Amino acid sequence: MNANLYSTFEQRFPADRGRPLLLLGSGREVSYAEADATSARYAAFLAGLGLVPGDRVAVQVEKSPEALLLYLACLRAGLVYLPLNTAYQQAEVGYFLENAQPGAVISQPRSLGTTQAICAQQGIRNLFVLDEHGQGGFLDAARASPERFTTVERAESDLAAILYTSGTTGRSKGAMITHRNLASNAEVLHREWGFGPEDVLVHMLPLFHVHGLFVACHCVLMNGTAMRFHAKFDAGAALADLRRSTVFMGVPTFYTRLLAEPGLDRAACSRMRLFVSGSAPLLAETHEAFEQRTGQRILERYGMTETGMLTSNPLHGERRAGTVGRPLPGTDVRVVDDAGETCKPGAIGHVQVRGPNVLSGYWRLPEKNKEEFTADGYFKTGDMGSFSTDGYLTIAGRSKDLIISGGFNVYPKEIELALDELPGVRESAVVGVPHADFGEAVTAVVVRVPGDTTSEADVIAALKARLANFKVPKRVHFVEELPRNTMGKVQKNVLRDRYSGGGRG
Ligand code: MCA
Ligand code: AMP
Repeated sequence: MNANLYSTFEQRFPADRGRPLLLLGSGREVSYAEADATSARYAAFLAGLGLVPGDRVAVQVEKSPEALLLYLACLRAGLVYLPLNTAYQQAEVGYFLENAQPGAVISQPRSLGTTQAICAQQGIRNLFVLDEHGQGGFLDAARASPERFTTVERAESDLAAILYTSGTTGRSKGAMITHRNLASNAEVLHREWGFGPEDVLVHMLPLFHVHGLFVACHCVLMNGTAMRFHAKFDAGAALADLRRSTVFMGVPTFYTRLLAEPGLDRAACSRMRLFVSGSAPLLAETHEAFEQRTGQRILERYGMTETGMLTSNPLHGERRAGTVGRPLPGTDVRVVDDAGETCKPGAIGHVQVRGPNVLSGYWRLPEKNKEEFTADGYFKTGDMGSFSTDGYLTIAGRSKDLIISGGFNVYPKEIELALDELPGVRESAVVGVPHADFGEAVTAVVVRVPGDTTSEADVIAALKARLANFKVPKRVHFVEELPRNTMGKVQKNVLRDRYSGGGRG
């Protein structure tokens, strides 16, 4: 059986392929017919370069219709799509390319110089540019390729994508995501969230992470309907689009920013049937404020890059604020104590998951695969949570040292390593503190080398040159020494308490 995800989508395309997949602000539309023809052309072009199924294609480009069609092209050609956050800098990109050894790289113009150098070093011959307008060398080169391509047959276990997630050790790991992982999650979400022929989704999430690329786009592609496709989140534009759409998906920051719009009211949302939130905890107060203003109860769900979506509040039934709902059909979610025993309802333990949506392992890291899975095949999420007696999961915190800022993950270890390399820094600790806009803000606490006069601005400027901007601390505090427990371990909770409040945005 052909398990290529694109073939699954194709079976669900509308009978009239002239109907739109993408509705753009400019008035331009991309129909299903155009999406099919253009993704065929890109697939033919990539195959013509000599790339064969299983080869990786690394893509660091701004959001555009062409970027989405390039993803579909990779699926069709059996190539493994490797999206990279456009904020990643040279060192970050260098690591991913060296690790994944892609057969082709598609770059945004502003990274071309540095990416060119990395490709030369890594012996990667195929490097093309695609800009935020969907123009560039990639399009020019692919222009003459045929608009017909027979989608390559794939087995369920074949890789569709590799998504890098940073780790608590500071090194990123490539999560290997198969066609089955994606198809199973797409089918479940499409059904559970009740998509139908009248749906129009407002798409404002980035395309390089699971939420925007898989959760949102796959629901639409499984539905054969349209999405209003924006380059990025903009509260004013969202408000205008909600009046003529039915579904919206976002991270909590989207909702707090929408709430700051005076025009957000019941009338603005009268056609809307579903607001979904995820990627970071949605505060119960945001949930309640949104309902008061719009009459809509946000549906919160929970997932991970490695697993896709795991739990969801119900479409019909109680959407309980502060919880992430019940396990999705087909996914086993359990909460266990340190000894691995299942916790009773109400007791907080480690969240572990199993199902067709869970990753097949980490790219070229067999030892990580052993560490991250239990003997009976459950994946350890690193989240702590508890079940209610009626099966709703509440995420209570994380056992992994992770900050989620505006829906982007930041692993403190990676920032601490970068800080410790700065000449004036003796040691450092990085924590997340509450932030009104981003939920959590990255905050650094630094012990300087004696006599050194490095300032907060110096540290921020130095890190901006090396790290993606969302990882750069919003504040840097200098201390004489870091608080440690009797084991010598930095007491991050002490730092978190000390600097909470001072970092509010
Ligand atoms: C931008 N900045 C940030 C962030 N985004 N800083 C911290 N955290 C961020 N998330 C920086 C900018 O570089 C800039 O810095 C300053 O903050 C202000 O930028 P601003 O214009 O306000 O930002 P923006 O362009 O409006 O972006 C904010 C955003 C964006 C719209 C909330 O971050 C976003 O789209 N987030 C969505 C993330 C997402 O898709 N996550 C899903 C991951 P400076 O001025 O110094 O340059 S998938 C996932 O987690 C799992 C699977 C799941 O469950 O979904
Ligand atoms: P990522 O590695 O970017 O996929 O981020 C996954 C992590 O985001 C999870 O392990 C959780 O810690 C967090 N997360 C995602 N959705 C939610 C949610 N609704 N509530 C709380 N945390 C969430």
